[in-house]
Amino acid sequence: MFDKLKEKLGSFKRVLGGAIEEKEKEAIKAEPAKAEAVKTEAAVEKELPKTPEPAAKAPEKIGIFDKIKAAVFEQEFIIDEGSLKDHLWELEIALLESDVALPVAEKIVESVKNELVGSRRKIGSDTGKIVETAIKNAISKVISVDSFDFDDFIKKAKKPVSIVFVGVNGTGKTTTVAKMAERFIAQGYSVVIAAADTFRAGAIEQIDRHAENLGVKIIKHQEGADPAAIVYDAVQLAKAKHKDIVLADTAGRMHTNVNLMDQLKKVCRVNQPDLIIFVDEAVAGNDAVERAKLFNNAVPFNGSILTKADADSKGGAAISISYTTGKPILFLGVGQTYKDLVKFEPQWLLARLFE
Ligand SMILES: Nc1nc2c(ncn2[C@@H]2O[C@H](COP(=O)(O)OP(=O)(O)O)[C@@H](O)[C@H]2O)c(=O)[nH]1
Ligand SMILES: [Mg+2]
Repeated sequence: MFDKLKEKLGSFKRVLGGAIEEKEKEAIKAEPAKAEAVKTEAAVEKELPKTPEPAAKAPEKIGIFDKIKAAVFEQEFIIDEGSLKDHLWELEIALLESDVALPVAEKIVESVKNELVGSRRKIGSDTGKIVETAIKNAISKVISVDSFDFDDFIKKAKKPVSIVFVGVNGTGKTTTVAKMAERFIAQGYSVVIAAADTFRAGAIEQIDRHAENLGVKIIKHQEGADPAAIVYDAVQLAKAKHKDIVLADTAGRMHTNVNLMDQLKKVCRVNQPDLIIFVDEAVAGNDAVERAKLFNNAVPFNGSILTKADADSKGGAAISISYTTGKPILFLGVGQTYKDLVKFEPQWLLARLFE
């Protein structure tokens, strides 16, 4: 997962770490006077007559070289913009090549620059670590858009909680509905599925199979039926039977298809779901981010799920989608089985990127 991005960030860390190290060497060279002063001070000390100390209190012997080293290492050096400029440009290119959206790449580079330029660092610090921390902080800012805790929301929400999944075709909505059902069941909730993709041939059978595998009640009408009515029926059933969660699978649609987008708006207007979740595939990179923006305009959603992260080496969508939409990533799909769903935690992603 995100292998190419990891590689790029790793090599950036090494190169920029090296550049900062050069700066550090210059600082050491520019300050021989301080080392000289220590040398003189040590020489004077040597001349002074020594009063013998009691053995137990004998001070630890500090050699002249230790003193010089300590003096140099106590110094700080300042990272200036000039020594970073070209490298920051390279970072921006690396992010863009990884499908990070332009405004997001710019924001990351800006944060890295602000954290590093003008900062005072102790000589002898781990320069690679300095760069890693700056990048981690910068990415953290763009992926932690709000602190929405999905599990806590579900726990506290009035039941049944209705969730509608939206997005374009083939991105993994139906599979994700099944994965979410499995996750809710494991947490002890009861689930009803609404087969609200009445548009694509075979869609009802597909979700029906999942419901059967999972032992979950499903509400389905015939192909071509009104999806708003199906979600409505599912919620009514959940209310009557005291089910906790309604998961509505909807038809994939392009944001440019006005009729289908109007249909989706109707599903949401009629049913007022507790949550709308946008599903797209991480592998779609910038396309996924653009689609998210347009879906969010039509049916403002609460968060996204990025599927197929297992097959995504670039990571650009995962880094860009929250900042672009202002809505958090809730889960990542990481495979084709029901268990292949991980709750998205910014710290988890950051650790993956530098492991
Ligand atoms: N590798 C991988 N494949 C996935 C993931 N999620 C879904 N898929 C596959 O993507 C394809 C389309 O999924 P589907 O749920 O039918 O998409 P929908 O059209 O949006 O409902 C199927 O072959 C799924 O098995 C995932 O997280 N990882
Ligand atoms: Mg589907």
